[in-house]
Amino acid sequence: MNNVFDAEGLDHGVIIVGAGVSGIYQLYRLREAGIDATVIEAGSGPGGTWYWNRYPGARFDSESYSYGYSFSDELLQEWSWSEHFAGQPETQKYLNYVVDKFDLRRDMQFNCRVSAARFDEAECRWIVCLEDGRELTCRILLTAIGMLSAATMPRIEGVQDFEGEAFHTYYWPREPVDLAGKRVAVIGTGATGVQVISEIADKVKSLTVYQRRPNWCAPLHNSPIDDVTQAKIKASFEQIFAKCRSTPGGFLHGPDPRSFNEVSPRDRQALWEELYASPGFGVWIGNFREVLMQEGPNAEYSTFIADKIRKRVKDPETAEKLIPQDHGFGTRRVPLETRYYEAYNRDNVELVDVTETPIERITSGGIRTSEGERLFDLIVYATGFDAITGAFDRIDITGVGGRKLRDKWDDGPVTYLGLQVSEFPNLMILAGPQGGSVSTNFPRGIEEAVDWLTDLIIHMRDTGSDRVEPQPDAEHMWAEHVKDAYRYSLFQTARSWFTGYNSNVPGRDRMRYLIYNGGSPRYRKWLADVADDGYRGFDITG
Ligand code: NA7
Repeated sequence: MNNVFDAEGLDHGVIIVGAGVSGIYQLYRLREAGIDATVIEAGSGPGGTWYWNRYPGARFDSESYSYGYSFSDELLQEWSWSEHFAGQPETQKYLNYVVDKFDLRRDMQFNCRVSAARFDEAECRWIVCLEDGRELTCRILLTAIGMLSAATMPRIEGVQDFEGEAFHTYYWPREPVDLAGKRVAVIGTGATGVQVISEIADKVKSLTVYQRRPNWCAPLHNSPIDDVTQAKIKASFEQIFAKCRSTPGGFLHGPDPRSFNEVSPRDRQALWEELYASPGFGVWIGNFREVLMQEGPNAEYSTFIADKIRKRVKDPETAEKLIPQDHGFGTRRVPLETRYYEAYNRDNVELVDVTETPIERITSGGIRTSEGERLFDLIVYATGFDAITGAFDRIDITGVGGRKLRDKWDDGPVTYLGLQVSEFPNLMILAGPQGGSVSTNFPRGIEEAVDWLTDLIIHMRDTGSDRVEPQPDAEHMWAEHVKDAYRYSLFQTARSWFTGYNSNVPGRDRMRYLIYNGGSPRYRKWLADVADDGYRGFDITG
């Protein structure tokens, strides 16, 4: 039988776009299966998210040892994380270490950006166009382009006029930025803004934070990993990953098994105090399930957190501005922080609420609000991303009969299992909309998606099939299932990138069902059942 991935007219069996956490592991698995693959990466090195986001304070909110790859015992034993929640430089180093350990760099092409890709029906292959003018052909096009990789600048007049330094956090320069003695503005108070603000408050001359809608933040409680703990971690990876597999989010934290109503108010407070004092995401996802599903319990917990903020911020007026009014705790992504609220107790830090005094424009010297102009040396745009679908929209992807992915997803994405799209045969998606990895501790979800897709690719090779495409009915069923899962979560009550909103991108002012909220154990079962049932819902032909 001919190898469908090694045929005439193909430069590669598989082209993987992106050398981040997913692209690295996908290349490893295909190499192991003996399938020719190459990685195309826009950056000058591997790392994806952890290559680009070099802003001060960038770090994990997942426990480091729950975030690393699980596929190699040797790697797990060799690598020692220095902190419970490692910073970006260490993560970038780790991903480079993995790439070199498994000799993956030789199949990665850096400094190349994919501008377009079109499906060639006659040859059943993808033609991938690079910005440098090259065209490469492959049987399978596999996108590993990240869910938060299309950074968005605010739509504020004058952004180009500013004469000082200005960076979006995603594009923070590689060279060190000297902050000492500088007047700095930060626009945006999402997970990124919160990390930057906490980190730089005591390093700059003055810091002015432009906040539109506050988020509910909670302490990260990071600390170094000592030798005894390190040894314990290395002896218990089996349990660590088993725990991650058992929780809805793939984290080391899962919901409290008790029901909110069966626990007395006093005992609820006791649990909440414990969660607030504990490291990591337990404060968000280690709670009673009802807190993220029902308005009443959510309001009670939000009041508990609001009181914590009031205790930590000395100026009562500032404290009130930092307490969200438009959404309950945990219904948007909870930024984990280190002395974030205390930053506002410093004399050199000021909070500007742009709902009270809107930004009118960026000037050559600074920022002008309805109250007047302030001058800055540096403006930091922590204004987020065109999440999940934005990275796809930047590539002109054309499927069968000239169909554009952009157009197909205009009203909101549709996929089957978050992994494939009908009318786009042989396009496989990692970390795209409606898949299991986006709503989980990322590498945990990603390893499962990569393993599953690799098995599908091996199946195609072994059966001599050169084409795979989901059936429209299966896709429709999945879209409804994804939508349905939102009904059970309070996420749908808040505007955020979880629900597809972004005020800086035209058309992103309505709810889109981007994320699979059914939990990672259920998603895993879907994947297993579909494969066991002969890849139910996919047409595999050739
Ligand atoms: P987010 O969470 O989308 O936050 C972006 C922030 O920028 C948020 O506070 C926005 O306010 C603010 N923003 C955006 N545009 C404007 C304008 N025009 N004016 C004022 N403020 C603005 O992105 P992050 O980078 O912080 O985090 C992304 C994810 O990365 C995070 O969830 C982690 O998973 C890692 P808004 O809330 O829209 O009023």
